[in-house]
Amino acid sequence: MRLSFILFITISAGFSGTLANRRRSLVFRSETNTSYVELIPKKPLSLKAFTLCMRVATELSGEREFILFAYRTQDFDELNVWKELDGRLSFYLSGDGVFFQVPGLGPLQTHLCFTWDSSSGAAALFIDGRKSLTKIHRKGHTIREGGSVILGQDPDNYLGGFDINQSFVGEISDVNMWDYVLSDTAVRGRTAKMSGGNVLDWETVDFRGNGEVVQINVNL
Ligand SMILES: *[C@@H]1O[C@H](CO)[C@@H](O)[C@H](O)[C@H]1NC(C)=O
Ligand SMILES: *[C@@H]1O[C@H](CO)[C@@H](O)[C@H](O)[C@H]1NC(C)=O
Ligand SMILES: [Ca+2]
Repeated sequence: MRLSFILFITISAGFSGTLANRRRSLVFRSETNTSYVELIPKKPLSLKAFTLCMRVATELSGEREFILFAYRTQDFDELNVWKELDGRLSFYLSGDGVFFQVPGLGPLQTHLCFTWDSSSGAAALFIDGRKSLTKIHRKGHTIREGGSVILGQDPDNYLGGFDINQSFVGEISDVNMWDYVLSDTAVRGRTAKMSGGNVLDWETVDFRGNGEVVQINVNL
């Protein structure tokens, strides 16, 4: 029998300054199929549009896919964000994905924002404030409420069915989500900010940690 090692560590000693000057950051130290963090949203993810931002650094490279964000209900992957085997960034809305051929992620922090609007199907990606081309994806679709948001693993079933070879390894912070598309100017302004999402607000969002994920506080 294999026992899974459950550890969610918070390291906050040795930091000074007010909370407002600190950024919480999550470190996934190694490849596992057990470590993940669940984020508790402020409102149900019944969405006809979104902006989803995050700051990511990873040393995973080469032909290694990994998941950046997963929102899954019992039966469907409602919104999954990936770095694909071939290096493209993508997101899937319960079915097909939309793919962006953009410069890869690396060990230096990259700020990402994905946007999608059901009324036009317009989908785009911003990397450190620079916007990709716009693609058209799932016009008329609605993301359904009732699921869980997790970082670190791809759930093939609700909060389970994880694959070590799809796990995220690295550091992730500033995960913010809105239920509308922010303007290009607003997204550019986000790159230095850590909080403010009306669905997920990184400054206040509650985490439920599982496995070996380290939460650190970074002085800004
Ligand atoms: C982890 O992977 C093993 C081997 O593939 C599998 O049996 C197990 O169910 C997985 N655990 C989770 C939590 O997905
Ligand atoms: C993960 O990848 C390694 C190396 O390619 C392979 O040996 C292993 O079987 C894979 N594990 C799973 C659960 O797919
Ligand atoms: Ca999977």
